[in-house]
Amino acid sequence: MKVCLIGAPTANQLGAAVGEAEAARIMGELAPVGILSLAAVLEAKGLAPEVVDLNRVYYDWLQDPERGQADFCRFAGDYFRERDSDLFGFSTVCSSYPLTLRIAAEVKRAHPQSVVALGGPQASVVDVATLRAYPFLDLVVRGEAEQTLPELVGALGGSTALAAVPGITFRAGREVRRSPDAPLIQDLDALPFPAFHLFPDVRFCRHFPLELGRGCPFACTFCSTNDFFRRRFRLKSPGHMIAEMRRVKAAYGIRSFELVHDMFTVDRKRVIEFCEALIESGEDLTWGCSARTDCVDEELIALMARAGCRGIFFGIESGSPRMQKIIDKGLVLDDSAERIRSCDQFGINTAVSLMAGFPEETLGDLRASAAFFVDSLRYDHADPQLSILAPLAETPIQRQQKEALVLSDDVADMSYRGWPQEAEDHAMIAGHPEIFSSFYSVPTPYLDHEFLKELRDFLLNGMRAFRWLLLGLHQDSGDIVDVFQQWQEWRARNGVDLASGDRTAYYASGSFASDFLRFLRLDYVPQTSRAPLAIAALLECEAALLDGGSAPAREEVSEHREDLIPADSRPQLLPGVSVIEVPADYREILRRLRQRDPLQDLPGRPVKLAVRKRAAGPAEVRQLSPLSAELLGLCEGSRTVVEIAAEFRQKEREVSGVPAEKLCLAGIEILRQQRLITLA
Ligand code: B12
Ligand code: SF4
Repeated sequence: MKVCLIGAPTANQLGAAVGEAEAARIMGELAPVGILSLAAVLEAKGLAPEVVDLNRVYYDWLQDPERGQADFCRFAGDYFRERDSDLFGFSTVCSSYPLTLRIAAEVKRAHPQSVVALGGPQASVVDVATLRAYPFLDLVVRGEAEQTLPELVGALGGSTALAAVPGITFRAGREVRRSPDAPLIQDLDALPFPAFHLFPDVRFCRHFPLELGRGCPFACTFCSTNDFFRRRFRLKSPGHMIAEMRRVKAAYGIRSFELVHDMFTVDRKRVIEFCEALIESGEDLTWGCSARTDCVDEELIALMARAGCRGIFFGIESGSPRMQKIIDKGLVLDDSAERIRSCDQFGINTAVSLMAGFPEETLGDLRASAAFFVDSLRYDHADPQLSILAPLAETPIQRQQKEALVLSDDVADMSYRGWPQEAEDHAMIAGHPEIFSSFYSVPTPYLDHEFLKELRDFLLNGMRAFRWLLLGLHQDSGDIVDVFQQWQEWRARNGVDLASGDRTAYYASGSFASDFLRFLRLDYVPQTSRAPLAIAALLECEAALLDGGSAPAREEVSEHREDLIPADSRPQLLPGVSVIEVPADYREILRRLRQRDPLQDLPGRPVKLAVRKRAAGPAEVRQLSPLSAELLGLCEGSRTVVEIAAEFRQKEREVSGVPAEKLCLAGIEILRQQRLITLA
C-alpha cells in the first residue's frame, strides 16, 4: 500500500524574490510535525510513506520561469500526476483550506482510483459539511491519527470494513457517516520520533519544531484547540523530550527549539521537572514555548530562563477585564503585565498576542487592548501583536454567531495572513460559510469595524516605524486611541483619504510615517501635548531616521585594528549615520518611558544624537557626550587626524589633565568602535 502524506500550505512569507537559503529556513521551521509523526508510525509498521511539502511545491512554482499567469493549483496538479499512490492524505488548516481542497480535486482528477483523504485541525471539525460539498473527497480522519491511520490503511487494503475504523468520516453510498471518535493517545512518549528524514528542509531551521505535548484544559470561546485535543492535557516526559532534543542536535547540529504545545505551563510541577532535567543534562539548548500568564510566576520564569527558554508566546487576547470574562480567558491583566516585565528582565522574548473584534466589544474595551499593546512596548523583549478575530469553525464564538457572519473583501485577519486567494477560493468561501467561517468576521454592533481595522494598521506599523514615539504618545496623552482619532481627523482635513485606496498598503508605506510625523509637528505637539519637549525630541529622532537617506546596502564590518590610528587618515561618518540635535535629554526620556515616570517636567536641554540606519535590524540611536559631539562634528572626511587634534589643542580641550591630542585619539577610537565613523 503506497501512502502519500501532504503538509498544509502555510508559508505565506514565501515570494518569488525570497532566496533559496531563506526559503529553506522558512519551510524547515514550518515542518508539519503532525504529518511527520504519522509517517514515522507508518514506517514502524513497515510501510514507506512519501511526504510532500506543499510549501516547497509552491516555492518551485514561484521560481518556475515558465509560470506566467498559470495557476499554482494546476502546477501542483502536474506535480502529483507524476506521483502514484493508493492513498493521498492532505493535512489541513483553516487559512489555506480552499487551496488545499482545490489541489485535492486536481489529485483526484489525476488519480481517480486512489483514495483522497483529509486530516488535521480544519477538516476534523468540518468533516461532514466538507464531504457533502466536495464529492471528489473520499474521507476525513478526525483528530489525532497515530492510531487511526494504520487502521485505515489496513481497512483500505481490505483487512476490515471502513466503518470499523474509529475516528473517520466516510461515504456509505450517498450518505456521509461518522465512525465513533478514536481514543486519545495517552502516552506521547510511546510515539516514534517524527520522520524528519523525509523532510529535507528541516536541517535549515534556526528553531527546530518538536512536539512537547497536546491538549489544553482551558476553554476560551474563540479557540479550537480544546475541541480538537478534547481538553486532555498531556506532556512528553522530560527524559523523552531531552532525548529528542539531543537527537536533533546530533543529527543536524541545531540547538534551538520551538516546543510545540498550545499551553505548556498548565502544570507547574512538570515545568519545573522539565527545566531542572534540562539544566542537569548540561546541554546548551535553547527553546521557546506557549504559555498563559497566569500559569507562570517570576520564580518559574527565572528557572525557565536558566533552562534555556528564550521565547514565550502569551495569548493575552484582550486588555479589557470585562472581555477577559466574556471570552472565558479570565486573565488578571495587571499580573499579565507583570509576567511580561519579568520575562523581559530575564531576557526571554515574549509575543504578546492580542485580538479585537469580539461581538460584545465596545470602544472602551478596544482602548484597553490598545493600551496593553502600547504599554508592552516599553520592554525591549516584548513583541505585541494585534489580530482581528476570525471565527474558527466549531468554536463557541463561531457556533453562537453562525447565522450572522459577515463576508467582506477585506477578509478577517487570520485568513488575511494566509495564502493569496484566487477567484475560485472566493467563490468557495462565499458558498460555504459553515466550512470556511474563519474567512468571515463576526458583527461588532458596538464597534465600527473600519475604525478597528485602521487602528490595527496604525498600531502595527507605528510600532515598526517608531516604537518609542508611539509609547511616548500613549504616555503623554493617557490613551493612544485619542491620538489615533486626532490623527484620523487631521489626515481627513489634509487630504490623506484612505476610503478609496488600499488602507493597509498606505500604513505599511513610508508615506504613513512621514504624514504622521507632519501631523505631530504641526498639530499634536503645539496644540495637545502635555510634554511637548519630550514628544518633539522623540519626533525629531524618528524624522532623522526617516529623512537621512536609505540604510547602507550591507553592514560595515568593524575594522579591528591593533595598530595606532594612522595620523594621515581622514575620519568620516559611516554611511547611514547622521548627527542631529533634539531639544531634551533623549536618554532621560527613554528612562522615564521604561519606568512610567511623567514626561511633563522634563527640562529643556538640547542634546546631540547619532542615529544609524542599519542594513538589517532596528536603527541605533546614541546620545553623544558634548565632547563626542564636538569631535564627530570635525569628522567630515576632509580633516586628517592630526588636523583634528590640532583644532582640539587650539580650543585648549583637556579633561582631567589628559592632553588634547590623547583625548582626540581616544575619542576617535571610541567613535570607530561605536561604528559611527570610518577612517578613510
Ligand atoms: C505550530 C502552529 C502554527 C505554526 C505553523 C505550523 C506549521 N507547521 O505550519 C504557525 C505559528 C506559523 C501557525 C500559524 C497559524 N496557525 Co497554527 N498552530 C500551530 C499549533 C500550535 C501546533 C501545530 C502542530 O504541530 N501540532 C502538533 C501535531 C502533532 O498535531 P496536528 O498538526 O494537528 O496533527 C495531528 C492531527 O491533526 C492529524 N493530522 C494532521 N494532518 C493530517 C493529515 C492526514 C492525512 C491525517 C490522516 C491526519 C492528520 O494527525 C496528527 C497527529 O496526530 C496548532 C495548535 C496545536 N496544538 O496543534 C495551531 C493551529 C493549527 N493553528 C491554528 C491557526 C488558526 C493558525 C493561523 C491561521 C492563525 C494564527 N493563530 O496565527 C496561522 C495560519 C498559518 C498560515 N500561514 O496559514 C489553529 C487551526 C484551527 C483550524 N481550524 O484550522 C490551531 C489548531 C490553533 C488553535 N488553537 O486554534 N500555527
Ligand atoms: S487560547 Fe490558549 S488557554 Fe485558551 S483554550 Fe486555547 S490554548 Fe487553551
